[in-house]
Amino acid sequence: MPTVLGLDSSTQSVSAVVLDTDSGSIIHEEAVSFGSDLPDYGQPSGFIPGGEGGEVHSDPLMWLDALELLFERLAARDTVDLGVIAAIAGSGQQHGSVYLDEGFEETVRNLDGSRTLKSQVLSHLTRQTAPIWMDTSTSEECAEIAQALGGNAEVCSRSGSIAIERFTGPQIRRFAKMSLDGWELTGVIHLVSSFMASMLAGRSVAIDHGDAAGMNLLNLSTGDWDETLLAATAPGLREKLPATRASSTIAGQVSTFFIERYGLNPDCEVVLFSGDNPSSLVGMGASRPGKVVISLGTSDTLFAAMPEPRTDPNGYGHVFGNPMGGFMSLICFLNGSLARERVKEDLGLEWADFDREGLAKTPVGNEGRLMLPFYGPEITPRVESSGAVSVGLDSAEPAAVVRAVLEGQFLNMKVHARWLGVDPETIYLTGGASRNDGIAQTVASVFGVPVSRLAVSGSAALGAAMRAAEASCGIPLDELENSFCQPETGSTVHPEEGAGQIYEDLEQKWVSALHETFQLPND
Ligand code: XUL
Repeated sequence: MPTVLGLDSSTQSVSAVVLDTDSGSIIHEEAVSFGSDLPDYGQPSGFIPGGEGGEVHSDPLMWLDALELLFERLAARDTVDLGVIAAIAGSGQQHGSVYLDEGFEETVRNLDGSRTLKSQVLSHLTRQTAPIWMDTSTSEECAEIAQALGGNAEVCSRSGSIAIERFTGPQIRRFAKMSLDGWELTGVIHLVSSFMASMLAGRSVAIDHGDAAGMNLLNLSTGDWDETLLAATAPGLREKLPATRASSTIAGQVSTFFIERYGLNPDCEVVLFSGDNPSSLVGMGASRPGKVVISLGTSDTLFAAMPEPRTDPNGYGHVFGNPMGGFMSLICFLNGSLARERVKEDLGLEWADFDREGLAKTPVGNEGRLMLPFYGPEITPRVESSGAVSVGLDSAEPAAVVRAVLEGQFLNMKVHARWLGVDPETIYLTGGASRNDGIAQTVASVFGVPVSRLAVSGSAALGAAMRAAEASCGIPLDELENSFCQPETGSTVHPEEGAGQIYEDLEQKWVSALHETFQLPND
């Protein structure tokens, strides 16, 4: 039975997981971090610091260097034999875009194993940097696209999301407006996922439906680029976009570059890469409807498989393609670890203190004290905040502040996930902060359902590896989920006694505070 490789090209690192599908075990996990492993790029958090006007860009050549370093490290491990890998798939941070000239296709088809990827791709970039999902510079372009379509409701019903700053379409429009020459020279625009997959497959590959839906350009009902959205975004855009295909599409065999340099097998197949959230859906064992996943990361996300595409009437949530077929919803909360870390730093606490000094010393519901935990601008709901707003909190009581930030974050998620119409039986929690028992307990009590945590650390890379195993090696999803997506023994926490009524009351109070403070449209 085959060995498969899953990659994840994320904001701060490129990582890999190698699975033995026979024994159902993880053979090895490896990561290259942009900050600590590639310090010369000066992008400690994975993007170029100091961007103005909301610009957040990364250097795509840094991603290529990281990919090579990752393979070097994998090749050097005694436990890993790259020659037996049967299939590779991957995931990428969503929405980010790479702009390349027409010559890219020829170069990527003939990658030279004696030179670095970076040295071969460099001259094909028509834009030196890649805007990533943290970029908020495109409000004007979003308004223009919405206006061209006759309103955001139309953009949303076609693409699954209203026009959103970080989505690729508005980013493309900004580039086409700002740099006429660069636009003229651009032959192909890739997402992070399809750019990295192109290197592996040695050809300019298609964009999968999962990640394509994060562009404000894909028509969800046809599964193809939407002519009206294309026209509203930039001239001649269709010719510059790769095709879009089902996520399970085999892009081809691995390129000779990786065979020559790292000893991959010429028969190893490359499956289209997808976005990190669609891949995580698979890695969390949640690609069939019924499970809700909350991922606590730089930004927090809440996602679930959907049988039918249903859109958020308030425009905060998104619909992406589910790599296993059908659709998934995703809601992104920018003030994730950012807010939790601010509280930790401000109060001089350690993570463990969140339990010991915070949650353990305060009652469920915090006696009505609450926080709107938006330390920076938030997209769900859309508020231009530059500091958390608290009601009844005294900064001299760190324990109450800790509880307030967490309860505020999870109430915000609960309120803004209602449009999904899903009543989960269990919430699956992942991401760095999910390891903290107190945090998991608070999620369980706020949502009123048990919370489980899976043994795996990187669900995006794992989901990619599972996709490779399913699409290329024909291993049934059930089998893969049984092996790799089991809750960690003893990790499930249940709602606290009496929490239901307390959080119903607190939610009302919290929502009133939100509306009074930010004058939001009714939701
Ligand atoms: C989702 C989003 C983020 C990135 C993070 O819409 O913007 O979750 O995918 O990598």
